Amino acid sequence: MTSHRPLQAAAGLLLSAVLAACSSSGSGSGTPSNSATSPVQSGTVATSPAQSSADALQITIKNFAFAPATLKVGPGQTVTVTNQDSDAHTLTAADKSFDTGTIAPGATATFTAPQQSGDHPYICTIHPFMHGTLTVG
Ligand SMILES: [Cu+2]
Repeated sequence: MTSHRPLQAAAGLLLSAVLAACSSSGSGSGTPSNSATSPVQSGTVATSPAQSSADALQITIKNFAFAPATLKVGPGQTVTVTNQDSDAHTLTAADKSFDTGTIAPGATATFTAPQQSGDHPYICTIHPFMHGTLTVG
């Protein structure tokens, strides 16, 4: 009878050792799963650059210049033009395939990029020395 108690105690020790191993491996796998969450988060972050690159289809007019002077867009994409000057401007394709019309100082306009791939030069019809290029590709 008394010989059973040491056995049970040994079994109990063994069980607690297994439990300890379990819990330590459990917290160990908890840490990798946390770091596994970060790739998912960075995957989400990788999606927002794609969205922000869509948002980045933006031309700013400042100091009588288009910035960027050359913008690459996809066919039919919408480009936002912000006029940060105190003068009105337009963004008008040389072939008139796109045109924002007059953009008042501080105002924003949009135009749709042509479907035809290639370089599409544009100017400001009010200030024809202002020019840029929309590259559709
Ligand atoms: Cu202008």
